[in-house]
Amino acid sequence: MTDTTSRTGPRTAPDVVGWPADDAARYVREGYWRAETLPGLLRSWAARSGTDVAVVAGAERLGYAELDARADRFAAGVAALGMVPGDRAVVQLPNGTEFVVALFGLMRAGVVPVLTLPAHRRLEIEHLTRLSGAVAYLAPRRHGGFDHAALGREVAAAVASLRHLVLVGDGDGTGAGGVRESSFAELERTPAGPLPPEPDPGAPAVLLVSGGTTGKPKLIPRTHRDYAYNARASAEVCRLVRDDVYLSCLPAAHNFPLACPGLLGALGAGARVVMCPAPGPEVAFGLIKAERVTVTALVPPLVRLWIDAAGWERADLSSLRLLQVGGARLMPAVAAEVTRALGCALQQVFGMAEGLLNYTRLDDPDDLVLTTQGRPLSPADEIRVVDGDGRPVEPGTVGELRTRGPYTLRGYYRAAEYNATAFTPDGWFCTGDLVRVLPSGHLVVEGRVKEVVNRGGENVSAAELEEHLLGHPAISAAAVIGLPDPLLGERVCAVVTCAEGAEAPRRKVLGAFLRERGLAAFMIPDEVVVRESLPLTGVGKIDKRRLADELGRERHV
Ligand code: OOB
Repeated sequence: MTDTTSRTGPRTAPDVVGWPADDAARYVREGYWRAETLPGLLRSWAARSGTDVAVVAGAERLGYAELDARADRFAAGVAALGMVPGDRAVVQLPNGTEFVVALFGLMRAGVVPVLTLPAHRRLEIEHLTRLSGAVAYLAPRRHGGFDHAALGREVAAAVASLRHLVLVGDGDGTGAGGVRESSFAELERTPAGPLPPEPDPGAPAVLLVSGGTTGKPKLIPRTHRDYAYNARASAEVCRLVRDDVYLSCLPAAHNFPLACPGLLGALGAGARVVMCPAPGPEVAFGLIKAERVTVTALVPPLVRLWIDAAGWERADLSSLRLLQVGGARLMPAVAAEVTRALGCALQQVFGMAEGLLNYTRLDDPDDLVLTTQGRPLSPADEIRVVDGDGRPVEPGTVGELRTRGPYTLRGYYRAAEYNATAFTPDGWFCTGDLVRVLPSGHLVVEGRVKEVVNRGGENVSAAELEEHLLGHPAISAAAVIGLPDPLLGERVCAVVTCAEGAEAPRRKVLGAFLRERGLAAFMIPDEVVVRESLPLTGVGKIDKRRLADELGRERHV
């Protein structure tokens, strides 16, 4: 069994790199990959759970059969616009029923959704539209004060492949200059018509956006069968059952809330998914209470907010049994507060849109749950930790994580040149993450290869220094970045925010604090910048790239 490598136009390199035939055959033989597609799975979920509620968003409560029917009509609408199997469509929809309908409807029409985040702007949307050659852009007309319709028109003027804007919400405009505007609701009113044949289970189901905070985002093809396995195995690890209620706080287009186990894992288990329009405690706590939410997922900066809010708001979080935390390093001190403050179990998740997922298990001892980022999801995940020359390190020492497996990509979409550096010739994905592996098989994330500041030849680990900075009572968030320096090559800059009511610590005071903790002189920040807040990525991680750009700009004016 080989994988589809689709081609369009005069390209010489394939768009998608498949798994070698012998690995693919093994994944099928061993039951990781099944002959299933995501839209086909929705059909069988609807047959199983027909009248059960699948998705809750605002006042809408969508049953499984209803979702299936809406996906059919949307698929018919997409086909009626002239989109054909193999086309790509950029999806930028906030957490709501439209996201779910568009996701399954597009896939049912054979169109591959490019899943962008609501926070993406012109730079990302134009880049991802061009890279994917998308024919359509699906978005709300306006959202959070931002005019997505105008953005769509701008991108259409710049990228020739883009012919359709499909917009949610009232408004008018039929498009100009070769781009056609359609209303999402109207598309959904199309009577269900004949559908194209089900896609190949080995073909890309979705294109995810890479989460790396350096460089331009890349696209990650996830096939039907690899993503179905990803969601199913994740649901098993989280013991999701029909009675569970999953709250999608993070933007649903991100891999974590989408398939780890997220929306897809919850629907597969026959559970209910509640779409949360914003991840802050103000909105989320009310939904947890009203919908009796049992499981949700957050990034670390939000965990802090939730813990603080649970202290002063009289929140009823009694239904919550599991909080998954991942996406960035969770400080052990914060991890230790979760169960006490929120009254639920914690699960650490170290994952990536590229594939590999690590979870602490629900029956792991507390110390592993608090201090590690979990162990690989699948028995078929292969893990290697290597030094700068690509040689395996001694067990238990820090090195770069490389991986292969049944749900880890073998190449980014249309990125032959980059793929040559991000993958070894025998298919290992070089994650860029620095980890160490404990005897139990659990991984501890120690930072990123590129987040080591080279200060005149001394290596300063940003993650390590950030952890020490957060040990200071006046500091509530910290990001360490390297700034160009004429003498040192790079100097260490710590950008921090102050804890509420605390006075900003001066550099000297911080230096003394860090030396007292036993840090070497070269680890002491050369510069400390105090900010009101730190910029965040679309999913809510600290955005170091933007921070570095901002600091760079400030210094050149
Ligand atoms: C998740 O996916 P992405 O693609 O947005 O980001 C992946 C990167 C990883 O390579 C790693 O550098 C970092 O985010 N990361 C973590 C982490 N989880 C992810 N770093 C430290 N500790 C963790 N627990 O972020 C993602 C995808 C699926 C599930 C969970 C997170």
